[in-house]
Amino acid sequence: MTSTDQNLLKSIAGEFKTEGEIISVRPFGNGHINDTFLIETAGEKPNYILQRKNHLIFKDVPAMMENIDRVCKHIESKLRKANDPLLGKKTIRQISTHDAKLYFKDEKGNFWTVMNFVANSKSVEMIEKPEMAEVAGIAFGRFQKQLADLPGGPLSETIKDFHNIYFRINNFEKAKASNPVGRLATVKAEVEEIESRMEKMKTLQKLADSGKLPIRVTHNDTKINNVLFDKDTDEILAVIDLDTVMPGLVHFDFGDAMRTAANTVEEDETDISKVKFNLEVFRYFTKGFLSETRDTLTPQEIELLPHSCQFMTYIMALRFLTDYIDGDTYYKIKHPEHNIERARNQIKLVQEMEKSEQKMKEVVNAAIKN
Ligand code: ADP
Ligand code: GN1
Ligand code: MG
Repeated sequence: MTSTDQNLLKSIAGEFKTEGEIISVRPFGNGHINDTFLIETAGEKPNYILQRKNHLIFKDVPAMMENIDRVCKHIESKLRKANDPLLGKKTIRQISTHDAKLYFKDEKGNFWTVMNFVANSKSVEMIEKPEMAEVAGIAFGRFQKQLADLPGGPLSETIKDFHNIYFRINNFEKAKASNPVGRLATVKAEVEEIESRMEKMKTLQKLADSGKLPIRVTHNDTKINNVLFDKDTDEILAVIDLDTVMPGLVHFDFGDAMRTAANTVEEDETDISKVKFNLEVFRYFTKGFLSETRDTLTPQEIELLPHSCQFMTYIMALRFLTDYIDGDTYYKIKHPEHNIERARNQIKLVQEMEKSEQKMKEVVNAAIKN
């Protein structure tokens, strides 16, 4: 990073009501959507996370920040009511600007936000041991439970139809029809894998559309790197990346967590023979998740939990493939083949999950009985 960048970032950070002298602002984390920076301050003062929110993807950043602020405050009030001894370590909150806004808009139209950095925390790209999956399951299950009584009406839909399979299929069809960078002919096998499963993958949306599945407040991006573990104890401190918290199905959160945590490799591993579904991680996560949610979920929601893992992996494969055909307009990529590599990896994971389907059902049934 050049010193001009550094100065610019420092001056943007200076728009917010942070404590202490800002020493440096440097790139941080591994997100595919926003630009994230760590703000380091002098001495014992807290550090912060600065983000440039992707306003091409999140069309109404002010509404999104309002959502996030409501969610953070509600969770903090729940921790307070429960007399959580780790309240101070677990709380995440948005820091406002000097003129009391939740974002700073620069002259180029970029939206910047700041939140407190959760001290002594780590995020992981891959689960390090199955026990970490159980605490992650508790954290995501509890997150939904905590938000079940969020006051103030429904949250804004920050990305319309985010996990609506019909919307994603429509984008895929459009990409194929326009084939803007001539890649379609090179991805025939992947297109076939996607198309052969399309009907089955409409199941959740059909049930939601006919009112048979409850709409809850869900996170919608429960990738395992979106929880913060305590560096020393591996306890969960916070669920982060709240940009997509909005109305959704329980399956979006359960499925996406398993798509990432129960993959034996990262989502862009190119040696797809290494992509396997880790049933032990699934068992631990299911146990943790259901320990928090079993009393509120309907029998049909529970029955569809195994399917949700295939669904969320499939929808990511579809989105990565669509973005590849489209010429990489959505996800951050590190090289030109990145999106197709991700798509292949996710297709392989869907196949692995299909092989484990029966066992996954047995795990869910056993967890419910316990
Ligand atoms: P993106 O939407 O691009 O994925 P995230 O909000 O997930 O962005 O942030 C990217 C990474 O930054 C996270 O995976 C995590 O490692 C780190 N991070 C984000 N917020 C915090 C925070 N409040 N405290 C500590 N680390 C954080
Ligand atoms: C994006 O921002 P990040 O990296 O946590 C994406 C998710 C995908 C994920 C795939 C807003 O999540 O939907 O599951 O990449 N977020 C958005 O890795 O599109
Ligand atoms: Mg993230």
